[in-house]
Amino acid sequence: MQRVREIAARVSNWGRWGTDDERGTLNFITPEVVRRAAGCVKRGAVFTLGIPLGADGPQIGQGGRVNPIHLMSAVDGRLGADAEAPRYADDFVTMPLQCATQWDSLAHVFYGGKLYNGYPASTVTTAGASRNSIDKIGRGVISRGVLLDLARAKGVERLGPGEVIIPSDLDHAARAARVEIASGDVLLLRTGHLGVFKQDGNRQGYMTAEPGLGIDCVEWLHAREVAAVAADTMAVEVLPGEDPKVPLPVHMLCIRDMGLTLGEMFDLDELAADCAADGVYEFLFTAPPLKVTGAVGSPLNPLAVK
Ligand code: UVW
Repeated sequence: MQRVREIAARVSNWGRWGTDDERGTLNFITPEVVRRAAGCVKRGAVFTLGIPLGADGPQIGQGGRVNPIHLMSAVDGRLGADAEAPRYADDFVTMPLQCATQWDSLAHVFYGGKLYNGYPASTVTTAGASRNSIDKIGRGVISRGVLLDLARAKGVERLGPGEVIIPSDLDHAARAARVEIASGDVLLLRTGHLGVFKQDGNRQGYMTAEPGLGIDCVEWLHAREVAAVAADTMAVEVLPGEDPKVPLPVHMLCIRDMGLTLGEMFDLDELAADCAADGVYEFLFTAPPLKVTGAVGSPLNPLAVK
């Protein structure tokens, strides 16, 4: 953890937006940033970035994470006695909030007994998180989105499992996209790894090893005042990790020290194909979480609008 603690000292945003802050780097999304993001809408083309929430999702039961179970509680609800009277259908879903396309809240990971902004780890209990829970970002995440298509920029279909993304890869993909990263941007990282599940149907391969951010990217994100980062993988960061003794260092530094919201299992393929076709890698991005009180994550259907 020595390296993590050294980097943490350089990237910490604790106190930057006040001692009560629970939004972290989403504070970079000012009204001016939102206004400029709205200006990215030129064609009215809308892209859904959420994977389907269904029983055939990517989960393999690891860590108790299963795919959504959807049940009907009414299929012929009667609003009147006669045969032609109106009817209704109702349903419910049971699911881990982390099982598909999601935001991690700032209470999702922590170390040293502290959450983002110094809140004690004891604020997360079986009743939920009383600090940094996902409902605290209920206004959502709406900003300029920038797609960094790391796979296309490298000329490959997919980065490989365990392939470490380094800062020069991010620079290279941003140059290929002809985009200058600005304060308040949401970065969408496409590795192509979702294809392991989506095209190959290999859940085990998708969930157990993946390409992703290496620890050196944390300071790159900090310096550019990025508001949030999402990827087409289940952890954003590389797995297996660079140091087997330090689990999820990018999560720890981004979420706990920087207050940077991470998004996982985004489907970026259709958007990426469009960006490659028209050469435009910036768009209005919106992904409001469900305001589940005290939750440490939320499923999403993020949208990109070009
Ligand atoms: C953990 O597995 C702790 O994190 P995530 O689901 O965010 O990858």
